[in-house]
Amino acid sequence: MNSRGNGKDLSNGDAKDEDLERFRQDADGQYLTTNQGLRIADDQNSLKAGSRGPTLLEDFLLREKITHFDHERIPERVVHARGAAAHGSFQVYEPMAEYTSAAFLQDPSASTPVFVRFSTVAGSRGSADTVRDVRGFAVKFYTDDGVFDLVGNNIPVFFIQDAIKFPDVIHAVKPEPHNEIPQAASAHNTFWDFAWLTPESTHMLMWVMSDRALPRSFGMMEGFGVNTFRFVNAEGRARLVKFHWKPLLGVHSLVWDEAQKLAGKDPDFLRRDLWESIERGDYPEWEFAIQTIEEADELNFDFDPLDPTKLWPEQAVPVRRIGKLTLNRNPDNFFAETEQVAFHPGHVVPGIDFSNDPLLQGRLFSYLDTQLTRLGGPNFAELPINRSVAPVQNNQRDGIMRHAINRGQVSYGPNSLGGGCPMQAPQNMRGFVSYAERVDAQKVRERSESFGDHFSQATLFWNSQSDPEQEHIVLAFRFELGKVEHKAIRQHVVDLLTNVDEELATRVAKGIGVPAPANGQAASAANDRLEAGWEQFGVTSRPTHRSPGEITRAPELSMANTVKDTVKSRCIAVLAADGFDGAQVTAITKALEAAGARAEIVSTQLGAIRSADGQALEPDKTLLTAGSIMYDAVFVPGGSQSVAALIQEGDAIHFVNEAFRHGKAIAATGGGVDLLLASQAAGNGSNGRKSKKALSLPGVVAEREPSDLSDVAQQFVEAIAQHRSFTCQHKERVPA
Ligand code: HDD
Repeated sequence: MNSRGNGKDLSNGDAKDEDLERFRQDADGQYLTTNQGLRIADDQNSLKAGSRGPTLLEDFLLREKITHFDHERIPERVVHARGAAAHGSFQVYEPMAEYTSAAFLQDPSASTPVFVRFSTVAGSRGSADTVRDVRGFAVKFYTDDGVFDLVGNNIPVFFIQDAIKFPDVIHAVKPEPHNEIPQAASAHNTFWDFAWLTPESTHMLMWVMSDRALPRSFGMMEGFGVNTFRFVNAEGRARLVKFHWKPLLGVHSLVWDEAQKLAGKDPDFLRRDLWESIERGDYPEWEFAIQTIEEADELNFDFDPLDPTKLWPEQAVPVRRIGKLTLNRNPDNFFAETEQVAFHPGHVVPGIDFSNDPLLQGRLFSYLDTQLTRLGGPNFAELPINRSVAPVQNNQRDGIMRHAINRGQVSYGPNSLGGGCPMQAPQNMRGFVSYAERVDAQKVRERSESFGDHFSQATLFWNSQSDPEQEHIVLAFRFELGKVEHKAIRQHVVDLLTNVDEELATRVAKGIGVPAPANGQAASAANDRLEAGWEQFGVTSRPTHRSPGEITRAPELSMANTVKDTVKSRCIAVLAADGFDGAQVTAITKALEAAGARAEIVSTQLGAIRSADGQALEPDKTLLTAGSIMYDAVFVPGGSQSVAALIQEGDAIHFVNEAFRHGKAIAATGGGVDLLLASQAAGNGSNGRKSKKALSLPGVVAEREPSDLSDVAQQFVEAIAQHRSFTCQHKERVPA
């Protein structure tokens, strides 16, 4: 631990950490001063004419303090306003010289400092972490060649193909302008009105309606660069490249009911999880991966690699894992670091260049532009968190809040008076040279015909989901469209979905009061309606073809196929009151901790509770301050007095019911089994009564007479590692 109380030792030679050290301030042992360094004798009372008299204008101490306070806020980001961030490092596995000359991707022994910010897109800074939304995944690499920003999302595709539509999609999803309702939600009229009139958004809609939009943890989500970039090697050979982040904990999500409740009970759920994981030393890790396409093959796929509404299926374009990212240090100050960090997809380094993806091309304008308003002027790159660790030297001068004191009379180039400095760097000195792509074209406002397949990959995504994932998608569409007041819009979205999959459209239609597509003629009737609407409202980006290709299922698109062999960083609630079985609690919590998880005791009140054999334990939370939604699993130990007390608590019964309904692992030992039987988590046995058999449900480990607690613990750990179990129909009948 260093003096700032977080997990990382400063002596590790992290260049960015050392750079930031110059700006850090600690108040330990210091006297209070004004911003001019004047020591303040009284900071509790303003200067008044008599102790009961008026405050004097002369009071410069009052004025300085209040003035600073009045100006403490800056405009929040127009999108991605709510975020949380952490420092860390990146290391490549092996030299990537064949693909790119990027220096930070060559030396496996070198570590590149990074700062990573996760965010939601639509909500304001004070909105909840767990809303249904895309998550931003922005990585700033402080490389020796300057800053490289990989400004991505946790979903590999985007709503629109051309950046000129970005203000429209954001206006549609943000709170409606007349009444600023709803906050941080896509479930409203304008978003779905935009959606049906933007058929290219269909693929992304499928992702956003899936549980991918409800991550369990930032450390359990994938990241994607989304746009296609270019790798250029030292010989000048270029390939198209897509970037991925693969979480070592696997990709896991909350369920919708849980996410909504968390937005009230713990709106900071994800940022807290990130912060606490790092403080504990449970560092989140991702593998950096790439997909590359040879330039000569650019036109040989069923999709256009420049189209940001398409992913590159891994069967068609293999993913290669090339390095590892570890987040190991929390920021010292949220505003100075997380709020003031400024990302920009145009921050590249030699070896990485842009493709002609029209969404990326527009982004290259937007990010620098937005920082000028948000951070007040052109000198935001001088803010400590944004500063490159590579030296910065140029002829840019002045502007609001300039920090650098550039010496000398020369601020232009070429110059002779400054000896020609700063000099342009030739390519062999790692000067950036744009890839000399040949462009021979007419200026047009057009969408490429090759971007016209709006549905095939939406169908691929749907077909690749497990049954529970499909069910969650259907329910998400029903929820969102259920909030849309205009029946015509609901109908049009179902018409869009008919193009994805008729069964999907039928299941969605059933819940939202519009006719299900009729067998056989469904697609043509739906498309006739859509075409008429698109014509009426001037939609030019229509679907022009379908190229389903040979890949009908892509395993990587389903979270059912993700990593399920670890419980690292998971948190398990132990429901216990006075008289709990001490041996059971010790055995199970020790086993959980040994497996990398942690347990929290949730009791009826705070203050020490005692086991039946007199062992004292301090509860972490109470049934009032905690809910099952804050945990990954529940353990109910025996101890007749403890169980009897819990059975009397509606909140304890609810805790179990809710965990069960959300598919979480539940373990009970000894008399703890009675709490399960008192809840609705236990099904009815064949004789209609609740019996031991009624507890042999997926994800439930119940042992009334456990002969071997380590075996129970083992089964419980395995069940938690599965993340959720949704196979049991009975779950749907349990109230939560
Ligand atoms: Fe963007 C912020 C990701 C399209 C314009 N974007 C922003 C952030 C992320 C993304 C993660 C937050 C960065 C942070 O933490 O500070 N944006 C994406 C992805 C896109 C995308 C993955 C599709 C591939 N964005 C996009 C387009 C435009 C913008 C098409 C405009 C033409 N994005 C912005 C912005 C923001 C931003 C307005 C707001 C705050 C900021 O830049 O710094 O410039």
